[in-house]
Amino acid sequence: MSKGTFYITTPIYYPSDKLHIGHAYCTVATDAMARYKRLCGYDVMFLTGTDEHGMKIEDKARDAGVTPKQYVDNIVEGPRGVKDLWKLMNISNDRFIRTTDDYHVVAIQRIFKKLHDNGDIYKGKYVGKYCKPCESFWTESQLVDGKCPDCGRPVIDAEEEAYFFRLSKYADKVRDLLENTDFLQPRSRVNEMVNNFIKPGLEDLCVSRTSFTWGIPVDFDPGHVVYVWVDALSNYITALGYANDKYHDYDKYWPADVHFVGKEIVRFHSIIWPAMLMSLGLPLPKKVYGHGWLNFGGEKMSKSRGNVVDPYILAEKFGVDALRFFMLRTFPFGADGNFTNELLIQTINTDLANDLGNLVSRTTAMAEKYFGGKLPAGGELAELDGELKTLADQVRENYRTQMDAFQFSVALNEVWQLISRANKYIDETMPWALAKDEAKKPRLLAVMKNLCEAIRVSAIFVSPVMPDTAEAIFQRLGVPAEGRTLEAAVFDLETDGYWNTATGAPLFPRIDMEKELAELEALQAPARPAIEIEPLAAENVDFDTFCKSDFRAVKVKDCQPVKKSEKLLCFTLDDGTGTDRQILSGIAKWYKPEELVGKTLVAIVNLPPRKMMGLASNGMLISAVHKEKGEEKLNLLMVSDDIPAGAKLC
Ligand code: ME8
Repeated sequence: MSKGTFYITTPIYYPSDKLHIGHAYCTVATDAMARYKRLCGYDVMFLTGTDEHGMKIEDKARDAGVTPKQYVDNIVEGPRGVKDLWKLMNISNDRFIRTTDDYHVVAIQRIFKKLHDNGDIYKGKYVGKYCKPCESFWTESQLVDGKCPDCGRPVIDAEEEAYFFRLSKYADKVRDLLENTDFLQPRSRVNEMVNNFIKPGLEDLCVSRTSFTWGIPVDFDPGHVVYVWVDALSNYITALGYANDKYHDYDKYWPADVHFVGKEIVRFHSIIWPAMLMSLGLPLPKKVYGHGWLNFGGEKMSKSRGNVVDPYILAEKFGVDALRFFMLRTFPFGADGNFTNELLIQTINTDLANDLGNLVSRTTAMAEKYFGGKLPAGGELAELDGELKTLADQVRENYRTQMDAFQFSVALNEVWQLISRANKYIDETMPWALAKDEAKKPRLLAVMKNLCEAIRVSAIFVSPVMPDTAEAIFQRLGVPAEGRTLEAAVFDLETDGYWNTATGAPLFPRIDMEKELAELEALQAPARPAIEIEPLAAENVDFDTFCKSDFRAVKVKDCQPVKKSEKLLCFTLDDGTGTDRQILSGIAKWYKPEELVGKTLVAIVNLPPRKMMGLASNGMLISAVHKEKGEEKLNLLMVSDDIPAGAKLC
């Protein structure tokens, strides 16, 4: 019988052409929670989707030479797109919403009208900056050095007609919700919201724009499109059928039990979203949980930083379950976590290959060897077995408490207590020794059944996080459907005619850390352009200063390596004055001294003299530098030998 409903959501994702493991984090966590609640017996609705409107998408589509709809279709539905990634990660969402879906568009127009009709949306002026040549509005913070971020030209003060939502009206109610209820978790996020956003004063929110068109049109005022966050947040109710006829589950599932969201979008979910719902007169979601970020090298994984980790590469190498497990086992859900390949491999080797994998392999191998895989009723129990059961019962209790509080890493830690204890139980009971003595067969039977039971119970607990692994384990032990539910996850010392085990390949083969790390690093290295050149100087040098630099053609009379230096060459140069000039240059890596004698080079000759390795250097030779496939390259500037020594370059 159903325990009732449980409605859980992920944020709806921006269609990104490079989804990374950080994106998958939230969806994997939501999936594990949805599976857990199903296991508990709830009627679950798990929603995810894509957030497809806005100026950014419009711009990207224009750059790609396609319509915005074609652009988003390709990323959402196309190969290696959003839906593909969720398939790869074994995500069990019940519904997928796209904000370009017709029913959602209609519903947003109705929601906007309702907010307008009840007086919470009014027309005003959006004051910002305007770039005339680009015909674009910008906010102060979008400008780059005070100029248009697109073309770099100066901007002017400008106003755009816009609709505003009376967010300020709901400030007190929202503050009360945050401070005096469990609405927002973890609790630390409450202070962030109140101190950073509510205390300084909530301003009314601009909720329509006229400066771009890729959005949901305000039907009663053409030219305006609905602000993307109003459009996006409403997905949580439109996907259930609110203000549309496509679905009819609103009454059944709303209010949501929890919205899982990344910490940077907690603000929208815990301030704007409740205020919108209050204005619409709708119940509020029961909880918003703001999880942390997966960082890579200390920074948030993001495409613009070039530090993304490709889930396809990792899933192919280590398997999807291992990846899901790693994310949820290693990092406490509310905090940030630093993703490293070492940590991933170490976790797989320790927790999965050594602990869980070994337990299953050893147990099934012994069951096969001593009983042909069939464990009959009976057996002789001992005190130690009671200890194992007591621990299993405790773990079950703690596991449920922690999962109910969304603490995946702590819940899994509990399960691993049981798995470790079961491994120790093998060492303590020594089935191989019992097997030598026919009289000890009943004891051996009980030991084997207890091990199978510990594995069965653990497999139930890990099934929300590693569904395929749990399934494989159930199959190897011959556990029927009724033995796979959370209700059945009670350790039983008297199992009867239940076990029909099979051996198989290791569930998690051990990974050769060094070899895999090298391979991963090569695969994950950000694709470098073949040729890299330094960006142009940001600062101008004034003309008079530049004219003071004296560049001359110089002829190489002699060139020698500098003793004890791997870098330096010492040049004797004819600079046209009749007196030899000595210049030292750090180019030994690229040139042999003898190949330069007789060449005509360019030097700046009015730098102050410098000493290097005890030798004087009077000027600097000019060379061109760039990088090729990450490696530094240098070419001395050589000019025609027809140019006399001392000729001035200007
Ligand atoms: O914010 N670690 O979409 P989005 C952990 N469309 N989580 C990460 C992450 C990382 N390195 N990078 C991204 C949006 N995320 C809006 C949501 S909801 C009405 C609208 C998480 O594609 C991020 O925190 O930028 C967010 O929860 C989710 O991925 C989608 O991010």
